[in-house]
Amino acid sequence: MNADIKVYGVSLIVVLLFVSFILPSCSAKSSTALGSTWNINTERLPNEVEADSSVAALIANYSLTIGYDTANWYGDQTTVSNIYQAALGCNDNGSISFYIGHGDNPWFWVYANWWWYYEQQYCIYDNCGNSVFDSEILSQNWNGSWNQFVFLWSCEQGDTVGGYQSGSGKPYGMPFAWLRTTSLSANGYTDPDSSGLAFLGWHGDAPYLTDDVEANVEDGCLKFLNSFYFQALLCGHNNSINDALDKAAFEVWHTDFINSPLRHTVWWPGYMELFGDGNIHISDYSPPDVAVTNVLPLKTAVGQGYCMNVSVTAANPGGWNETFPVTAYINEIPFQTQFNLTLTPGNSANLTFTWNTTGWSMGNCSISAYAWPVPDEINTANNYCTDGVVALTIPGDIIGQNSSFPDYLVNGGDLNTLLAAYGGKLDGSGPRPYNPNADINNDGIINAPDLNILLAHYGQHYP
Ligand SMILES: [Ca+2]
Ligand SMILES: [Ca+2]
Ligand SMILES: [Ca+2]
Repeated sequence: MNADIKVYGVSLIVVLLFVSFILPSCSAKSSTALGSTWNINTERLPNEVEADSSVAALIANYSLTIGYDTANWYGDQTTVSNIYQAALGCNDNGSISFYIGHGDNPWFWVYANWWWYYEQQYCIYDNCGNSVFDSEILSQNWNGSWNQFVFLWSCEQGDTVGGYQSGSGKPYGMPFAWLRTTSLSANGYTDPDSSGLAFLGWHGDAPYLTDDVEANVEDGCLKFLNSFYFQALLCGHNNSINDALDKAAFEVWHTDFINSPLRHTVWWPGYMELFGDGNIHISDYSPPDVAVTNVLPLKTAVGQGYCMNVSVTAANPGGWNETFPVTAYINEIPFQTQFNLTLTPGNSANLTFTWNTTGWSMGNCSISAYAWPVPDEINTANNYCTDGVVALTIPGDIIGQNSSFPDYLVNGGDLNTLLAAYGGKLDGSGPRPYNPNADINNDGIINAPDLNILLAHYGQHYP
C-alpha cells in the first residue's frame, strides 16, 4: 500500500513536472522545434548541424518572445516521444511545430482483408535514427487538440496530404498525421482553403540548409528559414504564412516564393509544398519599432546667425505604445533633441525642430533625424532619415543666379525674389505667396526687417 502511494506520488510529481514544462498555462499555444542529427553528411557539409540547430534555437527564441509555450528539442531531445508530443501540438490548440532531419517514404507489403497490398508510408527520424511513421503518430491518443502550423524540413514529407490506404485502409501521410485532417488544399499558397491549418514540407528531396539551391546565394535555405520565421512569428501581425514565404524568398532570392528556387527545380529536384491555408497568421505579434519617415528643411537658404525650421515626421510602425527621443542633425552633428514623444501603434507625428545657425560655418549642409531605438526594437534601419541640403549662407542670399538654390552671393536676383514675396505670410494670409528663403529672420512674415537684412549684406559673397 505504502509502495503504491509512493509510486503514485512519484508519478504524480513526474506528471506535474511534465505538465508544467509543457503547459504553464492552459490557454497558450505551444511551439516545438525538433531536429535529428542522425546521418547528416558532415563530411560534405561540416556546418549543417550547426545551421539546423541555429534555426531551431531561432524559432524557439521568437516563439518565447511572442508568448508561445516553447520547447527546443533539437538534437538529443528529438526522441520518439517528443516527436509524438510535437505532433500532438503538446495538447494546445493552435500550436506550431518544426522538424528538420531526414525523411523517407518506404513501401511495405501489408496483409489485410485476406490480401497483400504494396503500400507507401512516410517517416521521419529521432536523433538516434529510429523511424517515426505517419501511422504511428496517428495511432497516438490525440486528446482533442493539435497543431495549427507544421513545417517538416525533410525529404518526401510534403509528397501528399495523406488519407487511408485504398488496400489495407491504414492511415498515411504526415500532413494528415500532424494536422489531423485529410481535407487540406493541395496548394495552400495559390489556392488557400479556409481550414485555418497549414503544412509546409518537401515534395521529393529536401536540400540541406547548407546546400546551395541556387548559384549565387550561399546557404540560401538557412537564410530563408531565418527570414521566414522572423516574418511569420515576430512580424506575424502583418504577415500570413504566404506573406512570410514571399518576403523570405524575396530577401534571399529577390523573387516571390512561387518563383523561388524552393519551387523552381533548376538546381534542385525537390520542391516545397504548402498544404492547407496560406492565409493564416501564426502570430499576432508586431515587434517594437519606431522610425523617422520624413525630414523636411523648410528653407534651402538660411542666413548665418538666423534660424530655420526642420519638419520631422516620426512614426510608430510597431505594435506597442512607445515613448522615445528624436534628434535632428546638421551634417550629422546633433542640433536639437525632443524627448518624450509618445506614439500609439500605427501613428505618426510631425515635429518642428529649430536650427539656430549662430556659430555654424557657412556651406552646404545635410539635414537628418534619428529616432532613438526603443527596447527590443529589431528594425533600426528605418530609425534614421536624411533628406535635403540647405545652404548656410550670407543673410540675404536666397536664390542663385541660374538656380533656385542659393549661390553665396547677395545681388539683384535675391532682392527681386524678396520683393516678389514681400508681404507673404507663413499662414498664407499675406497678399503674396510666402517664400521661406525670403523670410530671413524666420518670423513668419516677409517684410521690412527681412529687406533691411538683405540690403545690409547687398553685394557680399562667400568665399
Ligand atoms: Ca525602427
Ligand atoms: Ca544669391
Ligand atoms: Ca521675416
